Order: sequence, then C-alpha cells, then structure tokens
Amino acid sequence: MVNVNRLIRELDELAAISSADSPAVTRVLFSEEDVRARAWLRQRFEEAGLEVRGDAVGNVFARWLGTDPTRPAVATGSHIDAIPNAGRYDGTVGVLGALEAVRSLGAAGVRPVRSIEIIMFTAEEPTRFGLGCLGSRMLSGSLSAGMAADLRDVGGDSLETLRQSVDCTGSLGDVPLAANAYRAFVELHIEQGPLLERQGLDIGAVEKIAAPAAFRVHLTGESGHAGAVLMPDRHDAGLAAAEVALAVERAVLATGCPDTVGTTGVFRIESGAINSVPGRATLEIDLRDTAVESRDQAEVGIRNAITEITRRRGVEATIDVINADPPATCDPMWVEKILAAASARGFGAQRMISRAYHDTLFMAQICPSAMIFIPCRNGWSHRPDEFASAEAIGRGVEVLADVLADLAAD
Ligand code: HGY
Ligand code: MN
Ligand code: MN
Repeated sequence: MVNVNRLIRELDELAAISSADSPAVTRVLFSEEDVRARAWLRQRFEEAGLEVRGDAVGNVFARWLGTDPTRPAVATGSHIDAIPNAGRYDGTVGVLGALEAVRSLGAAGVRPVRSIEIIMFTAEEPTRFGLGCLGSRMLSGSLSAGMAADLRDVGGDSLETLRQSVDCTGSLGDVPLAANAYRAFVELHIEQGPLLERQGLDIGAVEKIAAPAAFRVHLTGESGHAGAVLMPDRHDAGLAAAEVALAVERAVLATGCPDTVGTTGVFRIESGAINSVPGRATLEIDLRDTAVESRDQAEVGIRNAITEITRRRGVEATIDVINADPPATCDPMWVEKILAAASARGFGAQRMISRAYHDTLFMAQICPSAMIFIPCRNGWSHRPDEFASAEAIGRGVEVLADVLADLAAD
C-alpha cells in the first residue's frame, strides 16, 4: 500500500534543495535552502490534506484529523536540516516517510480515532548554533525561551534575529507542548550504523538513545611572527588545541567502555596565516555514552588534561558546556508494537541502542516514545554517499504505518 516510488521521488526532490552539489546535501537552519525546503514540505503536507501550522522556533506540524480529535494525538516525524556535505536520508526518511505512511493509510480507507500529527522538528542538527535538537528541546521544555533567544551563530547572529528574518514569528515562550499533548511519538530513521545491514535485518526497534554532551573550548595564547618568535618563547594556541583534541581521544578510551565516544569535530585556529603563530583556537567537542557515569568520567579526564596542557604552554582556556543531556529510554510497549508489526510482515527485526541522538531523545521526556530504524549502506551517514534502498525505506514506512494505525485506533 506504500507508494515507494513517489516517496523516493520526493526524497530526491528535497535533496536537490541544498547549497551543496549533489549527491551532497547541505541545509542549515534558516539558510535560504532551509527556507525553500520548508516551503516545499508545507506544500506536500497541504496537498495531502493535512492541517499545517508552525511554531515560533520553526517546528512544523501537519495533522491528519482523527474521528475524535479531542483525544491526545499520535505523533511522528523527524528533521530535514542537514549538516554540511551530508546525505539525503538522515531525518528526511522520518518526515517524508511519515507523510507516505499517512497517505497510504488514508488510501487504504483507515480512519484513525486519534489524530496523527507529523512534526518536522527545527534544527535537529547543531550546525547553526552548536546545539542539537533545538526544536524538540524547546517543545519538551528542556530549553527556555530566554536561553534559546540568546543562542548565537559563528557570525554573531542570534536565534531571535534569524527567526524574524524568515518570518518565524510568535513568542518562543509558546513553543513548549502541553503535558500529554500526544499519546505517543514514533520516529522512523536510518540507523546511521552498520548493525542491521551486517545482520541482514530489516527493522531496528530502538530501546535506548545514548546521552549526548557538547563543549566549546576557547584557547588564548600569543600570536606572533612565525620567523621571529623562537620556540621557547611561544604560547601557541594551535598546538595546545592539537594536544587537547588528542586528550579527548585518550580520556574516552580511558573509560574502558566501548559505548563512550568523543569527537573534536570543530577545530578553528586564528589567525589562519601560514606565517603567524596561532594566538587563538576554538574547539567543539562531542562526547557521548549510553551511560552518563562513564561520559562524566571522560569529561573529567578532558578537563584535567586541558588544565595541564594550558599551564605547561602558558595558554588560557575557557570551557563552555553547550549541552549535557540524559539518555532516553523508549517505551517498552511501543517497542513491542514495532517488533510485532515487523514480524507480522515477515521482516527481520531486533532491539537496538541508538548511538546517534534524535528528536526522540527529547520527545521521550514528554510522551511515551520509540524509534524505528532501517539499514543504510555500510552504516554510512553524515556523508554524501549515505544510502538507504527503496526496499528498506518501504519496509520502514510499512511498519511505521502499522504502528501509527494501531496507536491511533482508540
Ligand atoms: O549527531 C547526531 O547524533 C545526529 O545525527 N544529529
Ligand atoms: Mn544527523
Ligand atoms: Mn537525524
């Protein structure tokens, strides 16, 4: 009943709305391509006869009214923003797949009792402000309007300025959802890891989402002439930053936990001239684990290393915590529903942990939530050759449709 050809066509159309050349996709919050993609998506929702609205931070909601719209709706969805030079399936499969699930249920004559609402969450990726899950964080009340309004991008533009520039009006204070706004939330997403493909399985039922933390480290040394400043006289912020990046890896490995991961994904040095000793450096460190305790242990190791490195090199350091979130546990009943729906269709399925974070991480704080994973080639993601087959996507949408129909039936 799922029209996969239409869905693949739409995924390709959306992928073309990008500031990068195909097959790469770049679509950063409130960029010109983000605004175009949002307008394109709203049109798809309206064509499907859904009630569409947006909130002050840019979350978009598309509701299929149930026969009893007074009951808490069943929600689904994901994101369409993309980090620089990403792929075309991360997030989009969960938004357009949800639209396809709703369209195919309607075409099959299903009339849900509860409304089914598709959410396109604003800025799941941290690219613009360094903070991931901006939209779902605010919906869950995990980020206040005041904190959000003050977020600034690398160019110094605030969320407040940027959202007004794209007619995203209304009060940020109105974004948080009311308690029991939804009966359930289910997100379809590519696995972004190799396990399902390696085991020849079709569906992952996510039980837990790892706990993400992010830090911004500013290092200030002394810039100077690359020829005239002798080595013993240097306070090279670039070399201090290089040592800190290696210390991140050391501190993560020192936990001895395979689930602890650390990445120095942003590494900027100034002034960036070949013949000038770097006087300043900025690092952004991504630290995750399924258990907060071992993540915290790695953080302590990193902080201690920064103290030692900066003292030895005569460099100053400031460490800002961008976020330090708890892990999320998915609702066991919805996990069972996902496994049962997969089994009923003869799809191979297993329980899983998500090492990537998703908007479900925050939706799980306000309603019983779960995630459906589908395999992607070699587990590759956040790169232009990210790929999920039409068959895999179709199976994921069928299971999503079955679970949504079940959850909205009474
Ligand atoms: O970084 C993440 O885990 C997600 O893909 N934004
Ligand atoms: Mn992503
Ligand atoms: Mn994603």
